Amino acid sequence: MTQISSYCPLCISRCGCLYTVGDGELTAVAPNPAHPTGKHLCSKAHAAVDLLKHPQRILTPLKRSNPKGSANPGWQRISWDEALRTTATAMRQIANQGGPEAMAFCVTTPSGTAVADGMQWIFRLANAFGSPNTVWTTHVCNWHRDFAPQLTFGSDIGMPEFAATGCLMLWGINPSATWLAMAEQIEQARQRGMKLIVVDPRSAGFARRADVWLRIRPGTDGVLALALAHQLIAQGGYDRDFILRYSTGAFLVREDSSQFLLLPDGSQAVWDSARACAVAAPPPGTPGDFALSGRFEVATLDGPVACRPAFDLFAQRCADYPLARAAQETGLPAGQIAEAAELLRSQGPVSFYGWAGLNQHDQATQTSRALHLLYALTGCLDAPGGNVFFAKPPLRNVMGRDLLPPGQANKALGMTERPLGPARHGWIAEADLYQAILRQQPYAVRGLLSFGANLLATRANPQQGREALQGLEFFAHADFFHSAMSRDADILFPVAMPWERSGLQAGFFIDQAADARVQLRTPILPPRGEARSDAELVFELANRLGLQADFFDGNAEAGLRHVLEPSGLTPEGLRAAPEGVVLPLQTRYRKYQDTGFATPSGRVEMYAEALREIGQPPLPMFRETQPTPEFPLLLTCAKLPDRCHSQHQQAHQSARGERLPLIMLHPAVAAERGIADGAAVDVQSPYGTMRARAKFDAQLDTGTVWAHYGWWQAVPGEAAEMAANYAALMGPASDPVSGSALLRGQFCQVVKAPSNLSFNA
Ligand SMILES: Nc1nc2c(c(=O)[nH]1)N[C@H]1C(S)=C(S)[C@@H](COP(=O)(O)OP(=O)(O)OC[C@H]3O[C@@H](n4cnc5c(=O)[nH]c(N)nc54)[C@H](O)[C@@H]3O)O[C@H]1N2
Ligand SMILES: Nc1nc2c(c(=O)[nH]1)N[C@H]1C(S)=C(S)[C@@H](COP(=O)(O)OP(=O)(O)OC[C@H]3O[C@@H](n4cnc5c(=O)[nH]c(N)nc54)[C@H](O)[C@@H]3O)O[C@H]1N2
Ligand code: SF4
Ligand SMILES: [Mo]
Repeated sequence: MTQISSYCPLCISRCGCLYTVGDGELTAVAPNPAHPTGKHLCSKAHAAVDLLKHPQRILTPLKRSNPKGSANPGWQRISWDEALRTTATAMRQIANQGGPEAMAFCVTTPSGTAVADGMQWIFRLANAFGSPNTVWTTHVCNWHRDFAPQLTFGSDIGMPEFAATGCLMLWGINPSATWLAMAEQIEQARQRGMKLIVVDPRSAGFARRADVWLRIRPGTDGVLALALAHQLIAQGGYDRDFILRYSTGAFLVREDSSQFLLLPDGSQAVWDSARACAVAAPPPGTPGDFALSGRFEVATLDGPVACRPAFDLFAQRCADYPLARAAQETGLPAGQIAEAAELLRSQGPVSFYGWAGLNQHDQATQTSRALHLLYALTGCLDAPGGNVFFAKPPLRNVMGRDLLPPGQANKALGMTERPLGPARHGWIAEADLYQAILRQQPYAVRGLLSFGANLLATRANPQQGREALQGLEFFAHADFFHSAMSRDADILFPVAMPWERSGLQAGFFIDQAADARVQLRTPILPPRGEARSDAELVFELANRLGLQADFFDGNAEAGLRHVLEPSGLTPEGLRAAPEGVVLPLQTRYRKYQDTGFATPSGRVEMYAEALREIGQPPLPMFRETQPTPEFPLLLTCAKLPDRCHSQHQQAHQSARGERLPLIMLHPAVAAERGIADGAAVDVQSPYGTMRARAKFDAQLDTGTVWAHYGWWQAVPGEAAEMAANYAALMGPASDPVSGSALLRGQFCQVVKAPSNLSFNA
C-alpha cells in the first residue's frame, strides 16, 4: 500500500487529498487536512475507485461501422495509428477545402472536470491548426464571473478575502455543493461573525443559515442589484471618494448623444462645482470635489450642451427601483431588501461571489453590470476584506493565440453578432456551431474534434444538436465513457482518467496561501487499456498534422518546463514535492492606486461606452418578463453534490441503480395540478417536454420550480432518448453581448404524466 499526496481534480475546488494504491488499484481516497483545500472531500472524489475500473470505459480507439443516426453505431476496435491517421487526414482535407475554420474544436469545462490537465494544449492545437472555432463552456459557465466584469472593472471579480470580510454576498453560487474548499472558508468566517447575504431561489447550502436569504425570482437579479444600489445611494451609504477618484462617475455624459462629453483636446470632462465649469477629467486617483449629480450646461464650440455626470444617470436608473417596485419584480419582501442594504452599509468590508446562477440568463450582461456597479459603490474592490486579486504564480500561458494566422480570429462564429463576447477569444457557442453545420451560416463547418463535453445534455436545443452532429462530414470525440454526444462520432479516442495522467494546478484560489501553491499531480496508476491523456492525443495529432514545431517537437516535458520557467519551478522540483510548492507571494491591496484599472478610462466604468458603441445600454437596464396562463411557472436548476453536469452517473449506476431527474415544486403548486409527491410529471415549455419525478419543496416560491439537468438517457418506461432532458426545454434565447444561453428562468408548465407510465427507479 502506498499513499500519494495529491489533489482531486474533478471540480473547481481541487481538494487536497491522499490516494491509497495497492495491488495496481486505487483503494481509498482520503482528505488531506494539511493541504489548504484538503479538509473535506465529496462523494465524487471517492467514486474514483469505481470509475477507474468501470466496465463501460472506452479502452481502445473505435470507429463506427453503422451509418450516423443508427441507434447502434457498431463500434469497431482500431489501432491508435489508424485513429490518428484518419483524424489528421480528415482535418487536413476539411481545411484544404473550406479553410481551417471549417474544422471546429470542442472542450469540456475545467471547473467540473479535470480537462485542465490538457486544456491549454487543446486550445493550442486549434490555434496552430488555424481554427478560431472552439466550442467551450464559458458562455454557460464563467463568462459573467471572469470576463463580463472587464466591462466594469477591467478584470475578473477576484476572490473574497474570507478571513477579513465583514459581509459576504453569495449571489447565485452554492459552494456547499460545488466548491467545498470555499464553503469551508465561509464556515470559518461565519464562526468569527461574518455577516452573510445569500441570493438564491432555493433554500440550499448557506441560504438556510444566512443573515438574509433573498429567495429571488429567477432572472431578476439585476433588478435586485439596482434596488440595493438605490438604497445605498439614497442613504449616502457608498464610498463617494472611491467613486470620484477611481470611477467614471463624475464624467459628463451629453444629453443629446448619450456619449461622454469630450473637450477639444479629446479628454473626458468633469464638472468643477467651485468654478462652475467643465474641466478635463484628471488622472485616476486625483482628489477633487467634482459633481456627481446635477444637470449642467457646458459651452462647446457647437454651442451649449446639457450634460449630467455618469453617476447621476446611474443613480436615476437605480431610483427606478424603489423598494415596492423591486419587491414586486423580484418576488422578495421589501423589508428584506432594506435589511440586506443595511448590512452592506454597516457591516463592511463587503465581498461577493457569484457564478452559474448569474450566468445562464439572456440578460446576464446587464445583470453582471448591475451587480458590479453595486459592488463598486462599496469601494471594497481589492481592499482588505473585499474582493481581492491575490498574487498568482507566474506561469507561461501556452494556449497559443499568437499561433492563429492573421485574419483567422475575426472569422470566429458569433464574432459579428457579439463582438465583445467569447468569440474574441476563439470560444464559440454551440448554437453558432449548429447553425454553421446545418445552414452553412456564415460559412460551413464540416469537421469537429471534441475533447469531452456532452453538448446534447448540457446545452439548449439538443434536437438540433443531434441533427448538427449527424450532419458533420467528420467528427472525432475523446472521452472516458460513451455519451449522448459520442454516439454520432466517426472516431472515438479512449482518454486516460485523471488518476492515470499528470496535471498541473497553479493556485488553489481560496486565499493567498492557497493561491501561491503550485502542485504537479503525477499518475498514480498506468492508463487502463490503450487510453492516453488528452495532452498526449494533442501532441500525437500535432505531429501528424505537421505542427510539431509548435509543440516542442513532441516533447511534453519540454512543454511543461516552458510553462513553469517564469516561476523558477521545474518539473523535477515539483515531482520531488508531491504536496506542492508554495511560492513566496504577497498580496498587494488596491493595486489600482498604482496602475489604474485595466479599462479604457483606467477607472471603474460606471457608464460603459463599449456597450453603447455596439448598440447596448451603457447603464444597466432590464426587460420584465411575465408568465402566461399556458406557461405560468419559472423553471431554474442547480448542481447536485454527487455529480457534475451529465457525468458520474456511471458511478451511481453501479452503486444504486439508475436515477431519474427530479423536479422540485411547492406542495401548493402540486396540489393545484393533482400531482402527488414522487409522481411522474411532464415539464412543458414552448420548446419541448421533460419527463421527471415530482418532489415537494415547501421552501420554494409558488411561482418557481427547479429541476435536475444532465439526463439524456432513455427513461425507464419511456424509450425515447432525451425524454428526461432538461436541455430540451430551452429555446434559442441568449444574452446579446455574451451569448450566455438561457438555461434558467424559462417559463414552463408541470402536468401529470400519462398514468400508464411506470417508473421503477
Ligand atoms: N440546465 C443546465 N445546463 C447546464 C448547466 C446548468 O447549471 N444547468 N451548467 C452549465 C455549465 S456551468 C457547464 S460548465 C456545462 C458543462 O458542459 P459539458 O462539458 O458539455 O458537460 P459534462 O456533462 O460535464 O460533459 C463532460 C463530458 O466530458 C467527459 N470528460 C470529463 N473529463 C474529461 C477529460 O479530462 N477529458 C476528456 N476528453 N473528456 C472528459 C465526460 O466523461 C463527459 O462525457 O454545462 C452547462 N449546462
Ligand atoms: N457537485 C458539483 N460541483 C460542481 C459542478 C457540478 O456540476 N457538480 N460544476 C462545476 C462548474 S462547471 C461550475 S460552473 C460551478 C458552478 O457552481 P455554482 O454557481 O454553485 O452552481 P449552480 O448550482 O449551478 O448555481 C448556483 C446557485 O444558483 C441558484 N440559482 C438558480 N437560478 C438562479 C437565479 O436566477 N438567480 C440567482 N441568484 N441564483 C440562481 C441555484 O439555485 C444554485 O443554488 O460548480 C462546479 N462544481
Ligand atoms: S468538491 Fe469533490 S469533486 Fe470537487 S475537488 Fe473536492 S472532492 Fe473533488
Ligand atoms: Mo461550469
